[in-house]
Amino acid sequence: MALESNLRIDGARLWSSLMEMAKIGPGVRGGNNRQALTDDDGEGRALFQRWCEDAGMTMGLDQMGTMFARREGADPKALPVYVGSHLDTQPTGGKYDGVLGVLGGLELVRTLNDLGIKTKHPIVVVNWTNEEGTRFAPAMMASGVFAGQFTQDFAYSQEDADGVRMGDELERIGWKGDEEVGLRKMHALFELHIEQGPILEAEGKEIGVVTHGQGLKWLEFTVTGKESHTGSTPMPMRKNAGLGMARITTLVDEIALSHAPKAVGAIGQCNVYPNSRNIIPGKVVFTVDFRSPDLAVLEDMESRLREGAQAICDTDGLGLEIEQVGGFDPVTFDEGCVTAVRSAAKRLGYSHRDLVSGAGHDACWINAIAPTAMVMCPCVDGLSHNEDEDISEDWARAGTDVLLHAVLETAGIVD
Ligand code: HGY
Ligand code: MN
Ligand code: MN
Repeated sequence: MALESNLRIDGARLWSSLMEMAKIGPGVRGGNNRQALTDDDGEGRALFQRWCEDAGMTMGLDQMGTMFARREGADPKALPVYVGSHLDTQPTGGKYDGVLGVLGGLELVRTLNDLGIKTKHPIVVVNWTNEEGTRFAPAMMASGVFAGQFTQDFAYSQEDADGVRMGDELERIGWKGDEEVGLRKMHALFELHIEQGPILEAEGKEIGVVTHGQGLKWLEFTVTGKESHTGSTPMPMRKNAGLGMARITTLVDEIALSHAPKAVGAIGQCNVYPNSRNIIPGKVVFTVDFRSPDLAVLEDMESRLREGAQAICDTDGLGLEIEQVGGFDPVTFDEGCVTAVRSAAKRLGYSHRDLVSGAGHDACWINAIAPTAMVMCPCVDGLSHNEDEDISEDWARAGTDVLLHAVLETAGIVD
């Protein structure tokens, strides 16, 4: 059976599933706060499992809690084609970041069931544990363990702000599987995701054909000074860790702008100790997030920041420790999979353009071990990691139609 342009998913059913999932772990302004390994994450997983089983799939669960829902193919020995993303969200997250990729994969299977389409290769829909890395660093944690980028013990030992261990939380919510992580072999993997940037909407394009992903560095800074009275300590005598952080924050901005437009940098997480209104901060711990599609730029930013931060702390009499707590090199996705995405968009008549992903995704790690590509749809004002994140039903449908065609082209249809 040839791939016809009228082969499409059920956009209304997809949208209804997205809205259903969004009810779990609601935020305070219409978005979501369904952080990794919370009870809300557990509830979202249970709903996803129910839907997958209703669609005739069998669920696998590995020791990092990643969920693999399998639809059999005509050739059970053929390596499966994987689709999926993540159901965990940021604390002030949107309803679509990650979720569209998981439920888009489910909708793809529901559509194949409706039409009685059999594929040669099995299809597996994945929910990767802890993609966001907001509660437990680093981001893309489970896919990183799966791709051999860090050990399972390291992942289990990571603690949240309250000192709770990732491995213990996985156990507590009851989603730690028996399957050894990383044994599964993949024919290919496709991840559908919202762009989380402004380009597609600004250019009026419905589909992003993701050719590359920019690289990332997360550097955790610990700046130490001396706690003392904010009122009675003369200015020249202060060792103000908060001032050190402020100067380093400005340096992060200067370095990123010096490589514009091929670099970005910011500090998203910061903890001040003892965080009392009338005590000069004795310690500040914060994470710098540097990104660029160019590895040499990433490395230049890191070395200039390390040097500059040391000079700031030497001048201000402050202690400094820097630890890399996350990162991956820029990614070039698989040419064959990217072509499958592009020809799917063409066949379906969706406007499209090549795109470099600004955000990190599980696909960025999996690309190291299997042919991988991504499909992106626009989001309103390019906004994400904000409860106002929004997409249209048409954009969700277009992205999932393209995912369906790219997967069918790769998995093969058996007449
Ligand atoms: O940080 C990222 O790029 C992803 O949203 N976790
Ligand atoms: Mn995401
Ligand atoms: Mn995200």
